[in-house]
Formats: sequence, structure tokens, C-alpha cells
Amino acid sequence: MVLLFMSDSDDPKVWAEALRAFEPDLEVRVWPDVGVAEEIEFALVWLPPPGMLAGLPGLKLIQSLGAGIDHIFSDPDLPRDVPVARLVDDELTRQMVEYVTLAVLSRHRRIDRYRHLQAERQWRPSRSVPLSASRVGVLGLGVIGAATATALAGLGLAVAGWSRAPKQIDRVENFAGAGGLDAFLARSDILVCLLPLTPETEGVLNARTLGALPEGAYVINVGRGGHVVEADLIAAIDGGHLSGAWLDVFRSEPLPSDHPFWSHPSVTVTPHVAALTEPASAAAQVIENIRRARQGREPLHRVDLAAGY
Ligand code: NDP
Ligand code: OXD
Repeated sequence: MVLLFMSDSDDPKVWAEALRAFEPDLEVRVWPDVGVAEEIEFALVWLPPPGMLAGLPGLKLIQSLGAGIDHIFSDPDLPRDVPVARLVDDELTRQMVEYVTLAVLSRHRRIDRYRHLQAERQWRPSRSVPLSASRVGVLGLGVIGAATATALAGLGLAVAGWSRAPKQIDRVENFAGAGGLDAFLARSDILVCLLPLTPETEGVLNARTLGALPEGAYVINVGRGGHVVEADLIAAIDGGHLSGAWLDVFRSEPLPSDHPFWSHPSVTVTPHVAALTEPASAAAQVIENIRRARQGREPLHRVDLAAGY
């Protein structure tokens, strides 16, 4: 039983230990030390180089190290007959909910304003408004979006969500499909992007959609950098229509050192850390998928190639 591990941002030793705690016979090879390529049955990957997976003729499973799979689907040579599975992990979801809550509440309590006042040594308190006055819109109501929307609604914020198909979530107003997008945007003072990156959602945050948000709206992107047309976002902030943005993901990662987001006074940047996969939490799911693949069964959380997520 041979698994190939490939990630520049996850520790292969920690993963190998976590996996072998369940399957002591599993051999874990670390890219680029593939050995005999035909022996590899499973690939556990984050951002595999294009063509890498096509070079493994014995593959039975491609397992993403994260919830997203755009980093796999972007490979033009991806073997289409091998099942691709994504992680659906409670710890990952918990971290995402925590991160988005932090960003939403920071905006609600105008922490940016106090940061700027601190730089000027100004003591200028202002009253906070009730949570119900902040209308949050969550783009994407999947595993993470639904948990986030539910948590925010539980705090007392006025929450709506947008999905492809209509959804019923307690205390969360639902808008669905292209036809529901503009009405959803028009009522979203704080917009949170939790969409997967697909050909349909690429560039969804652009001059038109950002312009459809209420005056002074704030954008939080934890989906993927490809959701945002970056020049349009900066123009909307600089033009005064948006009050700012909080961004965890970018078209180019690491964010280039000369990128205008780094120094923009109304933009908060974090280095794709909203959630990081914990091997201790996620290894059991990977092992379950390895066992299923060996038995010729469907893996958990198999991704629909046609839908792209
Ligand atoms: P899911 O696949 O569970 O949910 C995706 C949601 O997006 C669904 O509600 C789906 O609608 C909706 N959606 C997809 N396409 C469209 C469309 N064209 N129009 C409207 N709605 C659409 O994903 P997760 O919740 O698990 O994860 C979401 C994303 O979060 C990941 O793909 C990843 O990019 C990002 N992420 C970022 C992390 C970070 O650290 N920054 C960490 C983890 C994830 P429907 O329900 O109708 O199918
Ligand atoms: C993920 C991510 O998709 O970390 O899990 O972005």
C-alpha cells in the first residue's frame, strides 16, 4: 500500500505518523521521491504540479489536503477517471467559523477606525450599534458557509446566504442562483465569500457585483483569490463605495511584496490561514478513503467533476 504525499505547506513527517497510526503497513513517499510510479495507489496533495498525477498510472484515489479542490482541478492533465475527494473536517470548519466571526465582529465594532486613531494618538470613543443592525451576506452555504452563517445568526447578526440551489437554514435568509444574487448583494453590509473556485464563480466579486453592495459595505474573502477582480476591489474602496476588505486568499500566493493590498490602509491581509488542516483531526478520513478505494467503493466527499466542487 503506497501513498504519495505532495504539499509545500504541510509537514510530511507529521502526516505519515498520523496516517500510520491507523494503517501501520501504509508506505508514505514524499514528492518528488516517487520511486516506482506504478506502485502508487493514493495521492494526498495540496497544489500538485500540473502533470504530476497523470504520471501515476496505478492511482485509485486523489485526496485533497484541504476543503477546496481547485488546486487539483486546475491541472489540465488531471486523470479524469480517478476519484477526487475533498476534506470535510470539523476542526477545519471550526477554525473557519472562528476566523470569519473575528473578521465580522472587527468590522461591526469598527476596529479599523480605532487602529487609525491609535496611530494618531486620538482618544475618540463612539457608541457601538446593535448586532442586528449589521446585515451579513454569506456567499456559499456549503459545509463551511452554512456553519458560519448559523454561528453569526446565533450571535444576533442579520444573516443571509447565497447558494446555487435553494437552502433552508434556521435564522438565515436564503437567496439562490444567478437570479437571486443582486437582491442578496443589495442587503449585505458585510459580505463574506465562502464559495469554491469554479469556472462559474471565478471573478464573481467584480465592479458590477461590488457596485451592487450597499454604500460603505465591507468585503471578507476566505474562499479563493480567484473570486475577486483585485483591481475592481481596490477601485471600489478608493472610490469610497466600499469601506474596506479583509482578505485571507489571493490570486497569487504568497502575495507578491509589491502588491497594493499590503499597504492599503483599509485592507487587512492574512496569509491563507483562516483554517489549516490538522493531521490529528483529518487523518482518519483519509484512511477511510484509502480503505474504500482499495475495496473499489466511493470515497467520502467525492467531488463532482462536472460541477467543479
Ligand atoms: P462546499 O462545497 O460544501 O460548499 C460550496 C457552496 O458554494 C455551496 O453552498 C454551493 O451551492 C455554493 N456554490 C457553488 N457554486 C455556486 C454558484 N455558481 N452559485 C452559487 N452558489 C454556488 O464547500 P465548503 O463550504 O467546504 O468550502 C468552501 C470553500 O472555502 C472551499 O472551496 C475553499 O475554497 C474555501 N476554504 C478556504 C479556507 C481558508 O483557509 N481560507 C479553508 C477551507 C476552505 P449549493 O449548496 O447549492 O451546492
Ligand atoms: C482549504 C484551504 O481548502 O485551506 O482547505 O484553503
